Amino acid sequence: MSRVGDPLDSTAASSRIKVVMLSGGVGGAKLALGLSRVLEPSELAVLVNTADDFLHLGLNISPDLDTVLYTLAGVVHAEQGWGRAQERFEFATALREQGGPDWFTLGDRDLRVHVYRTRRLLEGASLSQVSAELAQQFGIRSQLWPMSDEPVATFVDTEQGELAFQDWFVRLRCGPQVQAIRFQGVSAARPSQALQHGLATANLSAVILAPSNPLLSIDPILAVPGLPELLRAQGRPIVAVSPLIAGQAVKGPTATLMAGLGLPCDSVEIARRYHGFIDGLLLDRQDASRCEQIEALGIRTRITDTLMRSLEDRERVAREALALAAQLSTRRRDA
Ligand code: FO1
Repeated sequence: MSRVGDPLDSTAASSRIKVVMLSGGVGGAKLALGLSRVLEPSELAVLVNTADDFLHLGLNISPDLDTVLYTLAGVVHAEQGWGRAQERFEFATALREQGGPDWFTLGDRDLRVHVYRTRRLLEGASLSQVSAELAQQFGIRSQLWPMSDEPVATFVDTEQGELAFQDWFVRLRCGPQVQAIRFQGVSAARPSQALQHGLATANLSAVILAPSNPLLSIDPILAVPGLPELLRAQGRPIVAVSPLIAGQAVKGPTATLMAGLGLPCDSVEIARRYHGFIDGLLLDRQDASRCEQIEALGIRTRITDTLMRSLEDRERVAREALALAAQLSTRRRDA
């Protein structure tokens, strides 16, 4: 199996990077694919949430890294948005026959990635290194950066007590209402090796926040001490794509979660959450009436159809996010 060297040695690759995109799983992966197609793939680095990571059956599972990996490699299960297409489930079936635990399904081909990651981490490799190796094995020319090499784990406080993230999300299907969210280990985490080294040599023109869940996917990335400062210090426009369309999330528990936490489920709230970090927000056409309020916060807006069903949609949203960043760069130069 091929391995790349230490990511700290990949200066030539990281000097081509123009865009860093912060991502969770399914929604973020779609925009990453769009960006990798409208840019040169090697011009994109995807900075991925690792607070969904957990140990299952003794294996290190990194669901969001896997989803971005499979999506960029063109092997993702299209309807599900995670896991592999043309998967087989001999292992899962055998496990079920033996009494489980079978609430978290690992396909046979998917299993190979978790076994590889676990083995390399046990050998002492960092998650940055393993992610670079997997990207190379899958022929991906974009860079896959975990937010941190230290473990961070999301826990949710619910009406049924505290639950580990995957327990709540997958086993209980987001059923118990969430009262608070905690990122265990985050205060001791540092920005990953891949991010630190990649940014030091990148030729950045924009940072983009994918339309991922702000509370569960983007917040943990921005909670890594020093990470937001590192991104802002690049001096390039930071733009987010709103995950909400007319107060609804396209997929996943964003809307229910926000409502449960007493937050208005609206793109203005997304702008408020990212206020002080982003310069621009790309909104869906249906939310055009919110632009004035968002611009009053000092955040530049741009409108498009943000729903990403087809490949063309993904490319359009990618182009529009880049156009908003370019508008902001021009304004800075003119100022
Ligand atoms: N999501 C599910 O809803 N059910 C599963 O059985 C499941 C298995 C799974 C295995 C590997 C992997 O990388 C992801 C997997 N996911 C599964 C998706 C995933 O856990 C969630 O979508 C994310 O954590 C939320 O971003």
